[in-house]
Amino acid sequence: MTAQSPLPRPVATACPYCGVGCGVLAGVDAGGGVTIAGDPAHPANRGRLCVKGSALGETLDLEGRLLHPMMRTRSGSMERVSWDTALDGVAEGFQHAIREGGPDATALYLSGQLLTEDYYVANKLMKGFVGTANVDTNSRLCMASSVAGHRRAFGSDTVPGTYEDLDEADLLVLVGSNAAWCHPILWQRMVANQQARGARIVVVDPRRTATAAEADLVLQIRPGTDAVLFAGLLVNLADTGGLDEAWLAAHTTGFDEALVRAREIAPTLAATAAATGLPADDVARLFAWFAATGRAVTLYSQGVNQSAQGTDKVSAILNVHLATGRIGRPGMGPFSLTGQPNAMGGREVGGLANMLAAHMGFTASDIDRVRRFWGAPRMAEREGLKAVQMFDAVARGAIRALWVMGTNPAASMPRADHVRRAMAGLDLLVVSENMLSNDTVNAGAHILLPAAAWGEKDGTVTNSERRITRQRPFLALPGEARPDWWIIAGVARRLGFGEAFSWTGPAAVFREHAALSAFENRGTRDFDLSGLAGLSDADYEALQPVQWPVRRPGDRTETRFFAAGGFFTADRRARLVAIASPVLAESPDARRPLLLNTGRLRDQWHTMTRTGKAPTLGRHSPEPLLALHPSDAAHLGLCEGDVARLDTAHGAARLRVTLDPGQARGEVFAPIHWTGETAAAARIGALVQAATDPFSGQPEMKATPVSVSRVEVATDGFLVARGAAEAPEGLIWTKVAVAGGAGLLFAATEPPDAPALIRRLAGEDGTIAEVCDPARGLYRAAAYRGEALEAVVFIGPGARAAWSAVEGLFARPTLDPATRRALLSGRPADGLPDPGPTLCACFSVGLTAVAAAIAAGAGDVDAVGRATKAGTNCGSCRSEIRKILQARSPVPA
Ligand SMILES: Nc1nc2c(c(=O)[nH]1)N[C@H]1C(S)=C(S)[C@@H](COP(=O)(O)OP(=O)(O)OC[C@H]3O[C@@H](n4cnc5c(=O)[nH]c(N)nc54)[C@H](O)[C@@H]3O)O[C@H]1N2
Ligand SMILES: Nc1nc2c(c(=O)[nH]1)N[C@H]1C(S)=C(S)[C@@H](COP(=O)(O)OP(=O)(O)OC[C@H]3O[C@@H](n4cnc5c(=O)[nH]c(N)nc54)[C@H](O)[C@@H]3O)O[C@H]1N2
Ligand code: SF4
Ligand SMILES: [Mo]
Repeated sequence: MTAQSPLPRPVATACPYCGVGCGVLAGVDAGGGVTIAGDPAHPANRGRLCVKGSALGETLDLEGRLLHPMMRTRSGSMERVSWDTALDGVAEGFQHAIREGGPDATALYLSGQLLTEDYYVANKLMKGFVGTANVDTNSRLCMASSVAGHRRAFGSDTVPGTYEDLDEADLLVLVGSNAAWCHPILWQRMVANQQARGARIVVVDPRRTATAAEADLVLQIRPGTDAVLFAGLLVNLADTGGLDEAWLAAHTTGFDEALVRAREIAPTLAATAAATGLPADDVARLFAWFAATGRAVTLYSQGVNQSAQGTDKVSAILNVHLATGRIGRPGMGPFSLTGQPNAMGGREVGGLANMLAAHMGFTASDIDRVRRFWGAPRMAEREGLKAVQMFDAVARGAIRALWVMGTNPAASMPRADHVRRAMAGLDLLVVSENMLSNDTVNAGAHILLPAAAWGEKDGTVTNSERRITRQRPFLALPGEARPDWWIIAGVARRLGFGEAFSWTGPAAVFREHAALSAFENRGTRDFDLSGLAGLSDADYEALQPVQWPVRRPGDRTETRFFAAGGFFTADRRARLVAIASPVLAESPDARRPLLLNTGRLRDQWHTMTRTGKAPTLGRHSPEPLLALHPSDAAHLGLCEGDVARLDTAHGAARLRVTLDPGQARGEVFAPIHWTGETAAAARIGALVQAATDPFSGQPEMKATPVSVSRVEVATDGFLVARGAAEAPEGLIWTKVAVAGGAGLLFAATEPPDAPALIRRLAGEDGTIAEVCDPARGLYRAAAYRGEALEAVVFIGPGARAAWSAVEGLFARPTLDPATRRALLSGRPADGLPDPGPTLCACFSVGLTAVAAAIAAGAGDVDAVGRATKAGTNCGSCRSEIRKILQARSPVPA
């Protein structure tokens, strides 16, 4: 090997995806390519990354990026403008709305993907200077019920435990969490605990997920009834001597009322089983395990939070931990898994409309304290509108100017079509974005502001265990993109608040944020960064991952809360809460007999603005699929691969069908990731009801009544092209990232003019090879430029089955004659390598290879790994491999 010049050291930063908050080492190599690796020094991941983190390098190109400020002209087109013009436009529009309707006629809608510094500046501007608390965030759709549950019980929004508790617990109960897909690195720590220490894992979820595949006990619960299960557990603990009476007496109030109510809801084990739809034996097993295991952690996520009874579900979980004193000590406690990389940071600065700042609420003393700290001329005196109410106010015309930052409400809000229409009627819609086009931008934005993206951004994020990590830049700001905090401060200056928004960099913002957390705190508030308020710019630059509270400089001692009480209520006692009996917000009926559950897939992130660029991530589930139980499918006359139409009271979609025995009968599941940008008819948010939890305002996103019917399609097909792949009219299409090209999978109600299509894609000098069998409705064509594949169109029988083999060919610069001949057959037997759907994205191992290894005798996940390498790097696919082994072997693997 020849010696190379030493490369600059990689930059230590944090993954931009889930709330696990893994440390990433990102470097730019000699050729200008980006290298991504797990940071071995980061306590969250100790060097590991899941598939999404590993594929970050594939998501950083500038294709589709918003690079300049843009403004809508009178004729309706978007035109590039200077930063000055754009910021003047925002300030004038806000001033106009305030003149006409007061401060409450304006609003900000933020995101858990903003950095803490960005979030702090946005919150300060609105709540202290514009004078309205109409600042809400997509965390309303994500964490609001956890926040409300924590505050009811603890008097503060505190996550008491740490990730080490997951390594040290003997019982891990996951409620409404598909951690194998959504928090993969934490999940691997839990599975390692199961394997090394024999910890038991229980999964409570209406579906049998990849997470359930690894569990010791799976409770396939009736949707929305978790609170009954935990009320039943409280009753059972009370009746079997399972309470910690001394701890209860010393540190809590409300137990008696909570137990009385629990007895009404879940008087007996049999009643609990009946209400939750669970086998009594399984319920008994959970109760016995919980009673017998001191080191028990209950983890929960969107199956709990995104519910019309989300706060009560959280309270029911907190009640059992408080009643057993299992909180704040190693290996035990309730644990809310946060979704976004900075869900916690947003909560810390007060990004929610019902919080003020630094974990303070809208009490008179908090308002006064923050007013004095900020020197605020116009403090918001009461809570603002929560997301669903906020967009209703937009629809009513009560909010006239809205600024959306780092989130895509036209896709991700419930009743998303309604939200999209509402935004179209605004006097001013400002969107701070990384992307030039998305459903919110296209809802009628007047001003687009190009924001720095991951890799360019500079600041901090806080993960699920309260650990603050620096996100450091390793790429230059492209075009005229600017950090979000800089953009907001620019508008604040134009509104006349220059002095209070005059920071020179994120370190200065962070110091102020830390100082506010310390201001008149004296141990009365959980969130305390006093020890970081004096960081120099250099200290901030070098800041190592640190868990709060940080009360003194260098403080690293207190990592858990509440082992010895000390709650943040007036009497320092926790409150057990008497919860209500759960009822579904909307119930299935004859017209809409099924329940629509929505959520995430392993290899995509939200609206796919980043993960949708990565070919590696497109292979796991290229299309949005509707999962339903085989017997429901049979009843509806649907087979695997058919197209189904979904109708709720709020919207419609058309999705391919997949049969999944892991679905309960009567319940269907659809992924949330596809938008108007990436699919013809898969905007799932449009179908979701907007019923909200009465305490948290978080919408119910997991249970909307739906009808499902078959869509007659004339043909299936796909096209792949080197350049952009635009969909011809009339197709039910999905865009797929392809290495070396762009792909579209489709179904057609009218067969498209395929020969015309390939001719257009081939261009003037392309040569075309085609196969045509009109009797079978089959048409296949490939266009070449020299030896290089330029475009492929497949229509008719076998097209879908040929997809994975054909799209893989675009990665090759040229094709030899044998491969070209094989291509149009689409069949592996003719020499095409067909990996099948990808299971292991790290080593590109498809189902075909895994099935072959199992057939050849690989009996467990490790044996499959030895034979194929699948699952031996990031481990994200191990749960799915286990699921396949379970399905194929008579004895459970
Ligand atoms: N791959 C990937 N990972 C992600 C994300 C992503 O987009 N992609 N997003 C991140 C974000 S922001 C979030 S919030 C988290 C979400 O992480 P999760 O909450 O784990 O993900 P979801 O798929 O939304 O829902 C979890 C489960 O709740 C179940 N559920 C539905 N109704 C009920 C119910 O009534 N009771 C119970 N017990 N369970 C129910 C669903 O069947 C589903 O399996 O993931 C984060 N991680
Ligand atoms: N039906 C249903 N709906 C759901 C959910 C569900 O489970 N079911 N889950 C809900 C949950 S938990 C969540 S968290 C939301 C997520 O939903 P969204 O927040 O709407 O989804 P994202 O795709 O993450 O949107 C982020 C947008 O911000 C841009 N962006 C990224 N980083 C930055 C930045 O630093 N600055 C700026 N200015 N822009 C940036 C991206 O380009 C992208 O367009 O969806 C919610 N909606
Ligand atoms: S688990 Fe994966 S997505 Fe989540 S932070 Fe770690 S690498 Fe990123
Ligand atoms: Mo989320």
